[in-house]
Amino acid sequence: MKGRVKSITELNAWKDLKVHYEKIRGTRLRDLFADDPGRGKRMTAEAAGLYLDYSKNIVNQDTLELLLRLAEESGLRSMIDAMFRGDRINITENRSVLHVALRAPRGSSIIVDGENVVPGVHAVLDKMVNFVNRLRSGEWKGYSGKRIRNVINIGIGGSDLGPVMAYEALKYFSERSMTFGFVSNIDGTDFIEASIGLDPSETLFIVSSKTFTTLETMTNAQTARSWLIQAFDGDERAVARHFVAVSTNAKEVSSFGIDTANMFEFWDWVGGRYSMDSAIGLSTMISIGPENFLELLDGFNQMDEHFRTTPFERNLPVLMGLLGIWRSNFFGAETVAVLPYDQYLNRLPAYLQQLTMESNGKYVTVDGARVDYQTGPIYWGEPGTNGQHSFYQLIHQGTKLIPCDFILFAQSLNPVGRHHDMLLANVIAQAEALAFGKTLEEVKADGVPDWLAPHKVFDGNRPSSVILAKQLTPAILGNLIALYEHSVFTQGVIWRIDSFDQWGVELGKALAQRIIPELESDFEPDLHHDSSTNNLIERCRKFKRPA
Ligand code: G6Q
Repeated sequence: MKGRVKSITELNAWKDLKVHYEKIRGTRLRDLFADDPGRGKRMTAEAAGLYLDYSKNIVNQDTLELLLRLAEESGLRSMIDAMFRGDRINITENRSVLHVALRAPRGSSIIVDGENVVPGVHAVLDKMVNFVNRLRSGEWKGYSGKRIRNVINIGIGGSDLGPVMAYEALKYFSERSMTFGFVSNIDGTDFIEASIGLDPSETLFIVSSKTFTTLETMTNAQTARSWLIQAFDGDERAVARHFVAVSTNAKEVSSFGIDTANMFEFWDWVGGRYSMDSAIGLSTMISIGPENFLELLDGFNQMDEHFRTTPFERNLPVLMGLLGIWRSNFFGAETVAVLPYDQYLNRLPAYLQQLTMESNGKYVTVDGARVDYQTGPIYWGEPGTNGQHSFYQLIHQGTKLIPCDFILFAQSLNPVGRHHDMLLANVIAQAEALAFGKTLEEVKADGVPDWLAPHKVFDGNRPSSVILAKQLTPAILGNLIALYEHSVFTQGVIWRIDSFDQWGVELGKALAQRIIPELESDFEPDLHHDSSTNNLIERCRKFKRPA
């Protein structure tokens, strides 16, 4: 990238932010709000169906201006353009990064290697719609002529977390006459538990794997295949009616016994953790129906367009990304708690863990140098209000700074009595309590005895952001996921890392391949690991033996 410096710490904006941090670090949110009554309304931004309130972050106008300068000096503008243009910005894998093409409207154009990829995206979508309609109507039948009632997605990582999260998030819109299962773990328990009680003649497996070589997925797929064939007295022809594939690898799909006519394609410019809106979302489309799925894509696209075209000071993903950098790199926050106040989003934290941590958990810059600043924080969380009765204690009164993202919806999909107002009151109150706390004087004024008062003091000044939408619809889910995708991108650009590779997952995989035969060998293997690894392998071998 043009004009790039060696380290972001050499950028003028970074240096100015350091100086500014020293000035602002002692500032209290209480004072920022007291001095500026308009703050709560002004420090907000809106895009598509989402409303972001970032006023409870420890920032003032100068901070925001410096952060925006940091974005400019980091070349964010040109990197956004490069991504949308299809440049090979995933440099370590020499690939374009075009999840935005997955939701580009029919008729638009994104050129990769001289070819417009959008028609291909829509061709696959059309194929998915056709298949899903046949499946949901009962026209597609299992091998014995029965209608398919159970769908199991077999995949892992990016080929699992998106489908599970989206199924849970959009369950309200799902086809309730069907069941949906997700098998990812190589632990046989995952498959066994997912298949218990299912009638194989009514079950469809979607083998979702970009490469179609992933150990966990292929092992689970083979187990599912045997389970099915056994139910059909060894008749392998059943496979074609009960297995479909989502992959980029037609050769492997076909050698598994899946008719490539029933393979749904995607492309190497779609990263696993950015693929829930590609054919990897086939189970989502089966569950919520094509119309809702297209709405989901439209929601993604709305946020893409906002990200691509909106000035940074009103750009939600940019603002979120920059605030994250401010909290991590200057305030030293090591984690972010994602706290969705919606039961349907119970898998969102797990999904975001992969999106954020696999993307930005890196200590090497795009130039191969070691960073001299912090990169991706740890993401974690649980749906509210459950977390309030467990780990929120540490967020309120612990010794660590935990910035929070609160996610809430004004309307419930399941209005029951006063539940929803109670839910909303809780999340709004948490953000208020974290920001403003309760002083010793206030505690004492409640009549609390002196010895107990320090325990009841809340320091406050804990930063949080609130993401508010009207209701959790497919389009809003698309808005929300694209918001996080682009905020991760923003941060990756500023940290100067490749957010789209994942070399850090390779070593463990390779070592496991070496250990598998050592565990399975009928003879005592000659072990050449360190003494702990050798000992653990020996112990496992010993414990495996029947008593
Ligand atoms: C995601 C990663 C990773 C990947 C899985 C599954 O960005 O690349 O989580 O999705 O390893 O890979 P396959 O789809 O190839 O089985």
